[in-house]
Amino acid sequence: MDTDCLFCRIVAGEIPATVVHETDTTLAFRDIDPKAPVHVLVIPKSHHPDVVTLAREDPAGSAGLLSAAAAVAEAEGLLTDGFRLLFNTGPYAGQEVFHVHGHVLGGAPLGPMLA
Ligand code: DGP
Repeated sequence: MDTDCLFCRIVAGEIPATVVHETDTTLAFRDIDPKAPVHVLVIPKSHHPDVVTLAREDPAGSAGLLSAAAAVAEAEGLLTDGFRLLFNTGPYAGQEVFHVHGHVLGGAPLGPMLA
């Protein structure tokens, strides 16, 4: 755990979050500032700053994170109409929290990715 990391502190229960899914290695909770009717963040419990680092350091953890995102999408009823799974990576992409997180977005048409 990185004590300076917001999402590590959510994993530790130090900061409240609306948890919608949990495994031994992952946690999923609702985004504090939702950009779609469903907006859930899916994270590994272990600290990795971004998805590239996670993929390099923990391939099994990467697979577990994708499985958790799929489970969230199914539980939130997003599989029929579709959804977006997004990993902002680095400052040019607007990543603000440097603990890897996938955004699961859905519940309405989202429009084109790049406008
Ligand atoms: P990104 O820009 O990809 O790093 O997205 C960070 C997301 O984290 C952003 O959509 C807002 C969300 N967020 C920031 N602080 C909190 C928090 O304390 N709780 C929750 N649930 N979400 C947060």
